[in-house]
Amino acid sequence: MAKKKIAIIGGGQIGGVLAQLCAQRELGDVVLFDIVEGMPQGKCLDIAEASPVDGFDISLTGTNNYKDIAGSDIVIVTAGLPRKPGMSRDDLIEVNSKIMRQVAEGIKQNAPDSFVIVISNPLDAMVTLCQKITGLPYNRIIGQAGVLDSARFATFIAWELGVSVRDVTALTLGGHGDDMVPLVRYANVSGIPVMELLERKYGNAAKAKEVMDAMLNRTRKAGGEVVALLKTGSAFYSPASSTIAMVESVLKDQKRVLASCVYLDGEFGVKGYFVGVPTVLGAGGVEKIIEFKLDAEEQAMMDKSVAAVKGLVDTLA
Ligand code: TXD
Repeated sequence: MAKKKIAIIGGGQIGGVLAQLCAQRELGDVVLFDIVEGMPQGKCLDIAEASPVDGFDISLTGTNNYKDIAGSDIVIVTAGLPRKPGMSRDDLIEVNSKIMRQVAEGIKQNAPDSFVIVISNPLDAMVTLCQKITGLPYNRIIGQAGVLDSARFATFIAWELGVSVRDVTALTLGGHGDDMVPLVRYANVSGIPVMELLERKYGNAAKAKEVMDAMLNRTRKAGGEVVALLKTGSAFYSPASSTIAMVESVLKDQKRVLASCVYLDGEFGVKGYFVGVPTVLGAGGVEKIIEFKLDAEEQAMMDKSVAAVKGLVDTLA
């Protein structure tokens, strides 16, 4: 099988970790693009010089020229400013949409047959803009947010219950903002509902709910928690890892069920917007959107989250 080619646009914090993870897992040859001269070249040289130690055998190319992304199987977009303390993701829209317009044009001209994963914030709006400019079919462009938001929720559940993170399943739907929708009803540890485990731990339902509410709140604000600690940027290890799960599922046709920001055409009551929902990712890109019934409270939270996405996206036009 021919080697795969993965292009990463934006060689900053997330882009750099992504390049290293792609290399270490030998997912394909890596092209790291940035507008800053020398930086992507330097990072690629640095990672390549670790290859004899780590034992990976792929090529890494740092570049400032979009022509080098030609023929990519996957293009990951991380270009854009990150938040500073006190900022919301939405505050980034003006500057990052200017960047996204250039990036999307670069993809359209040079890698129109690729599968695109957008990471830049505000996520839902940036995926929308990227699709609009590239004209990519909806099964070949997604945003990464839900894998990370779900992982954050799962992390807090595992810590609270003192169990392995490997046995926790949690799903977060909706936009990548403070109104995201972590689903309590479906969160489980090896199939056992988390609420039941919390009720047993605390011996009463009210306390269990209080503990869950605190975890929901922390999940919704988890990005900001990291920003406040780092002070100079936002999370980058976990966003990169989350994206790698999507890349692997597509390149290896794993058909994993991962929350992706995808174009909805009526699913979950949403029409014409990119929003986070569970999807099957495989060689065909977004092979399926998995719809399931939300109860009234969950649907109301979803509607609120979608309204926030719409409000922001509608300012783009
Ligand atoms: O889960 C998620 N989706 C996210 C998204 C989680 C955390 C942070 N997320 C967002 O990703 C964040 O708010 C930013 O919008 C992006 C990238 O975050 P990162 O931490 O990697 O930011 P950096 O380190 O500032 O890197 C951005 C790079 C930097 O090297 C710039 O030189 C480059 O983007 N850049 C450009 N590249 C290409 N083309 C243009 N025009 C351009 N402008 C800046």
